[in-house]
Amino acid sequence: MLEDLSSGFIELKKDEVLASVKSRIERGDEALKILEDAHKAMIAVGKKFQEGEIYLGEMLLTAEIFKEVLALLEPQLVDKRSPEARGSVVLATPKGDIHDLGKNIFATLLSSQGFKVYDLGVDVDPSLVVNTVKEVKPDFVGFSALITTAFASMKQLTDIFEKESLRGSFKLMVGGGVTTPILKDHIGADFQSTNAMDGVNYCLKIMAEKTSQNCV
Ligand code: B12
Repeated sequence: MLEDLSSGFIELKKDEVLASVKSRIERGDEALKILEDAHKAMIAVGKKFQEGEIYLGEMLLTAEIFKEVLALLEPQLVDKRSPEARGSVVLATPKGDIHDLGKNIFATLLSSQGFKVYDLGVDVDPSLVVNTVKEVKPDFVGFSALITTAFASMKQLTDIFEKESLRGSFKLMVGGGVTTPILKDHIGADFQSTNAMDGVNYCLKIMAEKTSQNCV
């Protein structure tokens, strides 16, 4: 069994990575812990890319391995208790960014906790986000961003939200590898994280506060 998923990803040893994940599932390792290790492996891949040690094509192949790992973990990640509807979330990777692995994880974890997720995909035009927000009136809007060039389109979107008096009707979250508290403040978001589970816990906390306010 591979002790270190990162080397398996970097060396594109798909069969070994998948076999290792399967045996960890069988021995009862927590799915979230395995996911965290796969996430770290992707960060290591990114570093190799940045250092010029691997190329774009190889980075793409590691993304395919990651998708297969996620498919193996999904049955463990999804809560089978069919929880009551807890709230709704519009999710998008904004214009200029095509990364979606983290967004998809966040969507899966939110759905498993009973949230209705409207996943608008990648490289999403601001008008689609705005129209969807007007139509479904979500409790949350989430942006997933992995490259800095997407910052401008997120700012553009939040300016539109303000201009159209939509901003007060939902909590705005931003997450993904390149996001920071500074970015959160820059675009006026309510929450920022590079961990999908933290995002889910934030949504659960806000919905619990809303419910207790309605009971008073
Ligand atoms: C895989 C990958 C790709 C794949 C993407 C495949 C796909 N379907 O997504 C491919 C090969 C297509 C790709 C393309 C490019 N990539 Co790329 N890519 C990566 C890599 C290696 C991994 C990203 C990833 O999936 N990580 C795993 C996931 C699970 O992590 P995550 O997204 O952060 O998500 C977690 C949390 O952040 C959270 N989360 C995610 N979203 C949200 C949202 C909310 C609201 C919340 C609460 C939480 C949350 O949930 C997840 C689990 O906890 C990163 C390296 C890195 N350090 O991230 C580079 C990286 C992001 N890519 C980079 C670059 C430069 C590119 C390209 C421009 C390369 C090129 N020359 O063309 C293009 C982008 C084109 C574009 N316009 O978007 C740079 C970005 C640098 C920067 N600072 O802007 C990085 C950092 C690599 C590097 N070090 O140089 N890439």
